Amino acid sequence: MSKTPQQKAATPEQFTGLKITEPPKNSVGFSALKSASNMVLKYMKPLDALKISSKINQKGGFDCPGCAWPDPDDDRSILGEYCENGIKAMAEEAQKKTIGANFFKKHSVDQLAQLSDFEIGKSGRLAEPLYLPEGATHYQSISWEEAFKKVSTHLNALNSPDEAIFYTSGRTTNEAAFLYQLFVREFGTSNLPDCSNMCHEASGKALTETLGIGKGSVTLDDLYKADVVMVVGQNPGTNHPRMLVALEKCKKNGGKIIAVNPLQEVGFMKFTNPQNPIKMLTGGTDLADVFVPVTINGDVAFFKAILLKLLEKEAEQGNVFDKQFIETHTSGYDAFIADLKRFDFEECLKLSGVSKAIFDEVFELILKNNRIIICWAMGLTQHENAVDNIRELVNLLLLKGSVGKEGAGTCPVRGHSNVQGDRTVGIWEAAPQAFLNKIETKYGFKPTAKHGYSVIEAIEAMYKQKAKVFFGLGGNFISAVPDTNYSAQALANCNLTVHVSTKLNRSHLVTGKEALILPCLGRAEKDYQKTGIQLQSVENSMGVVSSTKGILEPCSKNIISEVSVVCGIANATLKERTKINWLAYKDDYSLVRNDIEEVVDGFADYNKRLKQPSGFYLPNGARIREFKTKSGKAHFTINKLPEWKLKKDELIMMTVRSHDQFNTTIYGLNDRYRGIFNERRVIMMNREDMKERGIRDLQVVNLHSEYHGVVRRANKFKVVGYDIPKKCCATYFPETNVLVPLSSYAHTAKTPASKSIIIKVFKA
Ligand SMILES: Nc1nc2c(c(=O)[nH]1)N[C@H]1C(S)=C(S)[C@@H](COP(=O)(O)OP(=O)(O)OC[C@H]3O[C@@H](n4cnc5c(=O)[nH]c(N)nc54)[C@H](O)[C@@H]3O)O[C@H]1N2
Ligand SMILES: Nc1nc2c(c(=O)[nH]1)N[C@H]1C(S)=C(S)[C@@H](COP(=O)(O)OP(=O)(O)OC[C@H]3O[C@@H](n4cnc5c(=O)[nH]c(N)nc54)[C@H](O)[C@@H]3O)O[C@H]1N2
Ligand SMILES: [Mo]
Repeated sequence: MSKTPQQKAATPEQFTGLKITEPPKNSVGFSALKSASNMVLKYMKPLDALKISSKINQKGGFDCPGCAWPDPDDDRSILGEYCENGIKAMAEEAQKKTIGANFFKKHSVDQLAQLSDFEIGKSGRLAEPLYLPEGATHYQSISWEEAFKKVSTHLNALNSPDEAIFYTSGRTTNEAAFLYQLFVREFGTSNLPDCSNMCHEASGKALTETLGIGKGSVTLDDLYKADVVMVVGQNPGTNHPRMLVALEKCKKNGGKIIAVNPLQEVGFMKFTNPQNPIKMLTGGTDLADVFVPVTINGDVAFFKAILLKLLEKEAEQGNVFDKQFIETHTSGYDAFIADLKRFDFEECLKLSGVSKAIFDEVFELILKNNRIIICWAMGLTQHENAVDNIRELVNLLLLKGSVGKEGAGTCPVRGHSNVQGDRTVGIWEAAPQAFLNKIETKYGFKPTAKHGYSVIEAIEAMYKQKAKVFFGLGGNFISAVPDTNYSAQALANCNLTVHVSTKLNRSHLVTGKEALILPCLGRAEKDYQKTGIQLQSVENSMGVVSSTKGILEPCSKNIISEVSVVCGIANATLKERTKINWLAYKDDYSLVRNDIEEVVDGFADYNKRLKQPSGFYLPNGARIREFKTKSGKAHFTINKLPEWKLKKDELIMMTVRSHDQFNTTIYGLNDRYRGIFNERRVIMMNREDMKERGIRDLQVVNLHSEYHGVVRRANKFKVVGYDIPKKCCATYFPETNVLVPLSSYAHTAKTPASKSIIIKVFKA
């Protein structure tokens, strides 16, 4: 009997041999270099490793596909502007092993689905296009031409273009992303869900509403100059290690750092800069001045407590708020203050789970300083009240006049290396009309104004068979999305699923009736085209656009660039209908950049400015106090305290990344900074909660989440007693995505609430 989509989507319930140690006191340093070099030696060719390490994130090199943290405009370290996890990302991409039709002859889809995600990822780089016919058990070889034809036949057979879904993951460069959305719009739909929907969508929504731009306002230089940097709901030691270098610089300049997080993540505590050999020998810097062990989803309450005390002090002293800024640049102040007064300080503090002593330390820093930056990531965006989380921190910055001046502002730390750029160039299911108008003017067709599906809506549409073709430009949809069982059925309901990928992943195994894998070049590989090796571009977390150019030979002769895939499919699908010469773009990517320059604001002289070694900044109104909201002002907003109550036996669970993974790509089985080794099926629990339930360390448990009467289950996890606030627990994603209800998402932003899942723990 062949496996069900749900069985194929599930991570195997096998243990790999858990070992626990005390979490280390120090991050990065020698152990990080050792861990990265082990990975490189094991999986890469030695010469490639050398080339990579000398060119990564250097001017004129290529952009690390690891994360979206910016590179310093000048002063890049000669030891390499990279981090342990960036190197791991590269080692993963530049694997020696390749897989093609022979590999798939030996292994059926069902067999591959039994492997762990770690094993699937280590199979090797995909080396030729592959096709899974209806009813077949094994993928087989297919030519590029035939593959394009299959896609076009399915797309053109749909009753409406809205029956197709075009997903994007955030590695795609500006050039490929722009062409992709252009094709999708000319084809006739706005169904462009992307990983951003699961990531910083709530930040985009909240920031657009309050400050008129869905991106952060600060530059790296601001971080160096801030008096106070709050890092909320983010684990930079693992996910943005180069950010620690910037925080260290800030501290050296006298800045203070506050970490707000249910877990005392090691990256904050002591940091040894791998780019500074002396420091590596002498011990490193303590980064966080104050650590705030907030309860999961206690952030609105914590910010409200700060706001209330500020208001009290303002009444006493009259010099706490930046009144001139508020008067000149904001609206909604009176209503905001009136609402704030309805809340009680003690109650807010209690809900936040933070002690008065720690609160006082934070409050002193906020009260006395006016150059404040707030950084955040998934700890704030993946809750039902995520948009409120971010609007509330904006309220704080506005009161202090901490927006649009040196050393102050908003810093949503983006995930994928080009997730921000993809949105800038049009990967957006709800693109603004002004952008669509420009497309119409430039290309002579009218893009539909109807909003398309976001990730959650796309899953619902496929489940209900309103959508029949799924196309993924990068990413690993089934492992990234919530509610794995429901979502697996959604994909299985499709007529065709297609993935443009570098490496095998679970999404290739949970297929529609037919499926295609289209293998593409990775960031580090040379992109040979008719006019020579092509350059591409990306935008980092701080709105800097810079170039990236591969340096390694492609891992196979039969893989092509993402740009070529998009052009090939557009050409095959739209044929005489198109108004665009699709094939010209793939020969010369500078033509794509010329088009972007005409359609997207801020890209004047794109090709020329891309030659500047550090790239160029895109315009950012919030940075200069030009708020592009309807009123032209920054807005105070009114936010409720989130309403969720735990029953006696319930816990609130966050799904986090281990130190050895990049999203759904599992580099290894260790979470070194948390002292958890060789196992991913773990649940970190508060020791008192364990005692109350009669659960001991390493006990095997099953997890249930009950939401609106539906019970979802994830079986077999080992319990690790951990320093985490009471009633809170943590597991790794994607193993527990089965527990995240599809209908539990951020209001208005639809980001899955994968950091606040209410669960019960049962002894297995
Ligand atoms: N090496 C590596 N780098 C990566 C990635 C990766 O997987 N591996 N992923 C990339 C991507 S796409 C992204 S989006 C980013 C993700 O970067 P992060 O957001 O740092 O990643 P998470 O592991 O989801 O960590 C969330 C952090 O928020 C905390 N947290 C959870 N819930 C709450 C809460 O309610 N309140 C507060 N205050 N804190 C909370 C958790 O304890 C954890 O420290 O990293 C990017 N960079
Ligand atoms: N429970 C839970 N779920 C989450 C999260 C969470 O914190 N908790 N985080 C969410 C977040 S923030 C994000 S961003 C999403 C991530 O969702 P995705 O972006 O969909 O997932 P990734 O794991 O980053 O995708 C990895 C795959 O991308 C392909 N790939 C890698 N490089 C390239 C390339 O250069 N080109 C192409 N075409 N393909 C490439 C490889 O085949 C690899 O298997 O997951 C979300 N899901
Ligand atoms: Mo992300």
